Amino acid sequence: LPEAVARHHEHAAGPKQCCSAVVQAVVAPVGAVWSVVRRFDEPQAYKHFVKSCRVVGGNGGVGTLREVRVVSGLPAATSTERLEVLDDEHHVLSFRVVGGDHRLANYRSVTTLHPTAGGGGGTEVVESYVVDVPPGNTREDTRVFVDTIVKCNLQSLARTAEALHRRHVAAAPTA
Ligand code: A8S
Repeated sequence: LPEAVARHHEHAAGPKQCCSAVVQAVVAPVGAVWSVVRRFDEPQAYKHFVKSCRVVGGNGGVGTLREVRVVSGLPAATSTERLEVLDDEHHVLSFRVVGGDHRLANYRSVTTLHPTAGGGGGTEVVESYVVDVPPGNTREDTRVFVDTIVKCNLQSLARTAEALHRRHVAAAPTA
């Protein structure tokens, strides 16, 4: 990864925190993937654990707050999240968990998009995070739990962006 991008994924994890990163390939151009990722107000477009989301503060830019309700079956009900970075030029989005009813205190994630090397028209998505290890859990448990959620989200993001791209191609006028 270019140095400027790698910098986004460097998390200063404290002794009681854990961090990790997940990579996902998408068979759609960066623009299609970004159009889904950048909608901080609509995480339910691809995050299947999100039951509903409403914006509770801010104007859509950095500082916007959303309140997410998650589906039942998880050790959580709500999460309040703040948009930290939304860079339409470099395709970087970052948010931080600032409240809610769950065990992932101080969660922060960064998502970046990159055109696949070789010019095949695809996208590599990199999502990294740092989070406090909940009292009573190990760093390893925490990493497995969060990696599982992030992997599900990125697989679903891939399917969503690929479907969007296929519709876009099908609708384009032919020469
Ligand atoms: C994201 C990433 C994560 C979301 C976690 C890790 C969460 O929404 C879920 C379960 C929890 O226990 C914590 O990008 C929390 O959304 C699905 C409610 C924060």
